[in-house]
Amino acid sequence: MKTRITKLFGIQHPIIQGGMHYVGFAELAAAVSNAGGLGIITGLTQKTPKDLDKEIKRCKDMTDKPVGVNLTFLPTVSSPDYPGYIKAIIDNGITIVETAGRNPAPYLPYLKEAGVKVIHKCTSVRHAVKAENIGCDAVSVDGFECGGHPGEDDIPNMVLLPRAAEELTIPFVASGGMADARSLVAALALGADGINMGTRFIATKEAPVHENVKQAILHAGETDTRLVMRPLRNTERVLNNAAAQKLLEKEASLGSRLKFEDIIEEVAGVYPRIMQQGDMESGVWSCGMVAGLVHDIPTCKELLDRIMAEAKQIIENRLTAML
Ligand code: FMN
Repeated sequence: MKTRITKLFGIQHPIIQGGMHYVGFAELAAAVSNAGGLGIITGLTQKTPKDLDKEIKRCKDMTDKPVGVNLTFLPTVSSPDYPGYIKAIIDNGITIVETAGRNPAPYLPYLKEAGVKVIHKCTSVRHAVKAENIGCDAVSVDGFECGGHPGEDDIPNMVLLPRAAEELTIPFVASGGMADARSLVAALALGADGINMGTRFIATKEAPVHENVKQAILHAGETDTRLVMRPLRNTERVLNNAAAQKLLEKEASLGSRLKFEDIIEEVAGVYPRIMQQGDMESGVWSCGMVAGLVHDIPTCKELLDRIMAEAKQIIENRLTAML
């Protein structure tokens, strides 16, 4: 299958693995890229630019296919060393960066000058248009279904994707709720040039997370996620667990008086405990509604091969037969 996204990134299949905190290590990124998709290392999971430098080198030892790095621009006061991370990216010859969070404009000139292609993740059409206007090469349009931060507009992909198609000239991938061949074909029909998956890629053999995390996704249904931190306008879709319930109780009781400090126990620094130690109730962690569509733990290659084979069948058999 050839789309504007496969051409832009030089990949075989129009399938991207989105950056994921404490999931997007070298092992997963390499496995996705070796399977013909685009694997992405999560920049900020590496504590320093030097750590990112090592992680990219580790990944390059595992694949000679294109690999990207995610840079999430956080709404924090004490900013991470973004120039240092960007230097590690450029020095290692990485040519694809997925940006997310705040407007990437301040850092775009450095990336563009080094010939890096930038795909910015957006949860609204207006942000996607802005990304196009400031010079991003592509966007990842993240619908309300998505795991992680869906923004505050709550527009699901059935409306968000065709609206993005109406406004954008640059290519875009559909993100949020994507799991299989049906998702891919639907996304293409709605105007996207490929898909970006998060949650689905956690439940793969190569994802370097504790088995408990994979089992939690396998056993979760589409009704098992919750939105937390909405009162702080930093909404996150997480898997329902004891920590999510505790956090939601605090939100209900404190109302507009809620501050980030009130929920530190549930959100701050919890990812290593969950993703690496498998302590599943110890905090909240991002997970998409798409967990309801995850029924197995394949290798990345099995997953991508299946998606592409079944997509062909849907297009050639199911859809063509309807004409
Ligand atoms: N997106 C980022 O841009 N930066 C992150 O650090 C990040 N961490 C994530 C951690 C987890 C556990 C999950 C599930 C998602 C995370 N995301 C992050 C969002 C994903 O890259 C992707 O956009 C999202 O998962 C798509 O929705 P889906 O889960 O329905 O596939």
